Amino acid sequence: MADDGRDEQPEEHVSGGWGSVSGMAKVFARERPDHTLSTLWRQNKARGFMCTSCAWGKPAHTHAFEFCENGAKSTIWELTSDRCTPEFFSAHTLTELRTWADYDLEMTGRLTEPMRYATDSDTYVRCSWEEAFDGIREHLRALQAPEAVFYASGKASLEASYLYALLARVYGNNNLPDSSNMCHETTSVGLKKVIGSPVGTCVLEDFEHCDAIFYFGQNPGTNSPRFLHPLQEAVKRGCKIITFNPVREAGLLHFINPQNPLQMVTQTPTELSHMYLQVRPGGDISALMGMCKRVFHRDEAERAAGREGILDQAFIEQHTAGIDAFRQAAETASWDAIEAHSGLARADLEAAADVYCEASNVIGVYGMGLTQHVHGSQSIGMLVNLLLLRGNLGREGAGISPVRGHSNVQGQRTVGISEKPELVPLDKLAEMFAFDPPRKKGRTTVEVCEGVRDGSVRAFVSLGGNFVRAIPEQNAMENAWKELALTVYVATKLNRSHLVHGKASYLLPCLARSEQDMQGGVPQAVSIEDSFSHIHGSMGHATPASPHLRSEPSIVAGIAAAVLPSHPKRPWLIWGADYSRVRTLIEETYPEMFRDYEARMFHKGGFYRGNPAHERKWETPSGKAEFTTPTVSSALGVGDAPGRFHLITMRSNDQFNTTIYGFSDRLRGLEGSRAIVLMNRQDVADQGLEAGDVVALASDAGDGVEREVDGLTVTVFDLPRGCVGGYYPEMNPLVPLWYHDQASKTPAAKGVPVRVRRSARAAPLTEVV
Ligand SMILES: Nc1nc2c(c(=O)[nH]1)N[C@H]1C(S)=C(S)[C@@H](COP(=O)(O)OP(=O)(O)OC[C@H]3O[C@@H](n4cnc5c(=O)[nH]c(N)nc54)[C@H](O)[C@@H]3O)O[C@H]1N2
Ligand SMILES: Nc1nc2c(c(=O)[nH]1)N[C@H]1C(S)=C(S)[C@@H](COP(=O)(O)OP(=O)(O)OC[C@H]3O[C@@H](n4cnc5c(=O)[nH]c(N)nc54)[C@H](O)[C@@H]3O)O[C@H]1N2
Ligand SMILES: [Mo]
Repeated sequence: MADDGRDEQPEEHVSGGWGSVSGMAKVFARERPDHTLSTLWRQNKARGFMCTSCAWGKPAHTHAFEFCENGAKSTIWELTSDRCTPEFFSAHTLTELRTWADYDLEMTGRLTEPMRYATDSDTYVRCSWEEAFDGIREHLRALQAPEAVFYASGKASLEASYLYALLARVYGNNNLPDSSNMCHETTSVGLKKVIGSPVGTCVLEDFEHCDAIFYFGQNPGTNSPRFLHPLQEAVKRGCKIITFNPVREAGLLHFINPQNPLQMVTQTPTELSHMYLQVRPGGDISALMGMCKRVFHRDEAERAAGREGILDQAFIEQHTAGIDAFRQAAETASWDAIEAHSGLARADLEAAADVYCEASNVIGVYGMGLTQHVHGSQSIGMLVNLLLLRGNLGREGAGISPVRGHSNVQGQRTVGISEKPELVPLDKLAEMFAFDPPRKKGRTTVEVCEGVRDGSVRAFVSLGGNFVRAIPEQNAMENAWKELALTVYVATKLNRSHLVHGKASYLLPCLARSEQDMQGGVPQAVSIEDSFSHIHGSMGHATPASPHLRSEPSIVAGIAAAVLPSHPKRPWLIWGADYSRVRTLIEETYPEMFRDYEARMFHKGGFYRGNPAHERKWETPSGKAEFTTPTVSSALGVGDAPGRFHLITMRSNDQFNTTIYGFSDRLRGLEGSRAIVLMNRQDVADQGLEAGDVVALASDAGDGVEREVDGLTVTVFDLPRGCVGGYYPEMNPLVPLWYHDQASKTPAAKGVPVRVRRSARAAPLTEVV
């Protein structure tokens, strides 16, 4: 054990390898899916279907099996042979089902028929599609337009999303929050502010040409396992990966490529990270400041010695603004403060900066470890500062690469799902569809929650997702939700949100992406956009889970046709039955990005919709890429205090967001339970605790609100001191609604202020409900 109380993990786990194969096999054995092998064969390939798990790029030259452990799990999960039927619902009241764990709810299998909430029996009862659409019409027509919200989780296709956004706007509002509001909204706002692009500038091929990758708060082993292949290739070429993460994630340490028979047999992993720096939560701003300080210092020293400097002066002059103020901030920042906030040693930060200075092409990668903080936008600004110093943006092998979450979350924004009207060509929509689009800003996820609480939101329509389980302040929000007049959930499987319903509620079962979608006897394709702004066609081939299912585009069209006044320019039902017509509309709305959409979407590797920042065109007010000077030294919203811990909410390898596949967090060596709290050994001792004790986490946000999650088993883990780890979504009751990124309102789920207290319970919970 090191002096700082950090523990070596019992065994360093390897990502990929046989573990990933057995991870898939377990889920396979349990779900007994039909058609799985032929379906997996088609995953992420042209004319096949695009993975429903993460948004990682889909290469033009595919492997025999172009999917990973978690992509396979996600497909197997969709194709389960279990069914959640009307008979199931008649046997269980919603009051009873609310006591079930997330895992047990989803294990009931695929939803098979549309259901309506019946107050007298407190159950969901079977209803026809027409009955559902009529009921939705009755309620939505009774409301004022701003009172309804149209949420989308980032999975629905471009076609479904385009129609959904149009539905909300013709209804009369921009209340179109999506899962991105809890995820990469910090990127949409923070990155846009500094480089004029709300999405990453890299394409997949850039990873073949970089010499160094600065890797912040993203966990590829669990969340984007196909990324491990380009990372492994890069390392083999001599590229250096410098990782910043409080947690030693196996996926960033060692990798055995399951597609490489030799490596599988010899079990010799590739070591991925050249340096692994266990930054404190929110400490990235200071870590980056330390590195920039070193870069400036070296530049001066080189030039003083009569040599060429380190900075890319030509780039800085032509393409950037604001370097003087930033240089001054870096020069005056003290190493003591940098070390204290980052939790990292000056020598390590200088060594990392030296790798940066010596690399010709650098990519900055990041995920939720940067975005889910109160000053997350400033962390992104700092990463961009580092890249700008040597012109590492907008050229081959260099750039910034936020790793997106849901498989089409980036694409939903591209085709109009946004609460920000300025991002949508409203005049064009007005002309195409003969209506007066609402110009007032809509609600973000946090603003939806505020509106449900204060009664200004009356109806919540949800295209996928598990909203109340994913949002902050879960307990208080669940109570508020019961006051809604209407909830509508379009879903594949039962989850907690469906049990937290309004006075009227409809549960509408939809086709999954891997299933065949026939409309009028014609098989339909949909499309999605990946993290690298490439658009891919997707066709499902599996037999639908039930003959009563409808596709997402047709459900959205059905709701729109029922609720909205009819107009010849808005033939919803025709669109919902022929998605090529929707693609024609998308192309007409966004002609530059979607040119020859129908012809190009099945190109191998998809088609690139373009990104001005990739061409060094900066769509910022100054027309330049902006250096920004942070106003804080840490991204945490609530600083240190005696007894206070900063909680990181984490994903295990056995979940996709709120969908829990099982209880094995294999890559972290944690098995069997999610009702745990991870702590540094020294912190455990200082709290007078021992491993295995049962504790509660209580809110320490200083706002006087009682928030608690009880029944957690203390588990010693290699974490920096002063922070604890717990699983998302079980920890969500602890996140205050007001605790979010200052620029984008993304909930700050990675630095939640808590205290640890002994539990009143004698035994740990089996699982937290
Ligand atoms: N299997 C699987 N795949 C998924 C998902 C899933 O749940 N399961 N979710 C999907 C979605 S929607 C998303 S958005 C992505 C999420 O993918 P990621 O962006 O990887 O998100 P997380 O796993 O929440 O957190 C990422 C990492 O941030 C680290 N971290 C925490 N705090 C800090 C900090 O202050 N600084 C730094 N530098 N690091 C920090 C954590 O230790 C963790 O390793 O994955 C997508 N893919
Ligand atoms: N504390 C904490 N909170 C977080 C996070 C965190 O790291 N920590 N992460 C945040 C992030 S990054 C995100 S993206 C959100 C996720 O928030 P959401 O996107 O709302 O949640 P998911 O868990 O992805 O939604 C799962 C449900 O989607 C439905 N579903 C699955 N496939 C389909 C489909 O094809 N069509 C339809 N219609 N429904 C489908 C199923 O019913 C399933 O139960 O959570 C956020 N909340
Ligand atoms: Mo996400």
